Amino acid sequence: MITDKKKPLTPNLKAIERLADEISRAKVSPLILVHGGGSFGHPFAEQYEIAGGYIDPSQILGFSQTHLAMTLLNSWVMEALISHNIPAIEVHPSSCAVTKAGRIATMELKPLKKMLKTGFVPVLYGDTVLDSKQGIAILSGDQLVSSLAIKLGASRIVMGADVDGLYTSDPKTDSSAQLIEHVTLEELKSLNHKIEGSKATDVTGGMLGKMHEVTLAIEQGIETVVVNATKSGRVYKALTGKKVIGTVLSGKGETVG
Ligand code: IP8
Repeated sequence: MITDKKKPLTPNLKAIERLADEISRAKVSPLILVHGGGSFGHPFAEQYEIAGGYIDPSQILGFSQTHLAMTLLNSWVMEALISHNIPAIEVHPSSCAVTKAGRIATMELKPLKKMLKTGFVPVLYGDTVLDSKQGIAILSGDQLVSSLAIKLGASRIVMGADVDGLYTSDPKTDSSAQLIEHVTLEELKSLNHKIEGSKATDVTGGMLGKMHEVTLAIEQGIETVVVNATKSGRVYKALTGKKVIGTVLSGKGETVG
């Protein structure tokens, strides 16, 4: 929702500014931010078939172009965060992570940990990465979120989406769809096959991809809240632990917030 998914290379500056303001007001520390590719990374990633791995030399320049597009989007985000007095510092996944068949195999976390200790807010994003099995791959922001949350022992994950949370069916096409306020791990596992992938260009799978990744963190006891980041104040409320319209996903039956 920080880009216009229908128009390539188009940031949604109003949304980026508003979210920077909400994040700044929430004053969460320590905090790591991760954003996705939207209409910056995904069209290039699809054009050059990066996610499927290396098959043709022309993909090398395509890899660079996809990464460049992501750094352009990241720059808009960084500018908004820093202008709202958030001590944000970008961490480029392509420079510190290597995947194996699309899954993070190694990731250098020392600088990131040091940044957190010093009071910075590291900002990562879905990126092109080198892959030990298939040469090249796309590492989604969603995989980064759950992997970092698990490795760094996060207490909570807040996921911003363009819908209010998880629904009984796709709210964009089914008006009888109902928001699910709380989902346990068992329910999530059985829901996983029903959740829709993204309709827009999204090589890493929209809401389905998000839930698939986040299941791993929830299994480790990390509570996750999905809120509608297009609606003003929801991210702020979720970050500050206030009651908010959204879906809480946790390992056990109880709700928080
Ligand atoms: O939007 C994918 O990140 P995501 C980034 O978090 C690229 O899946 C480069 C397509």
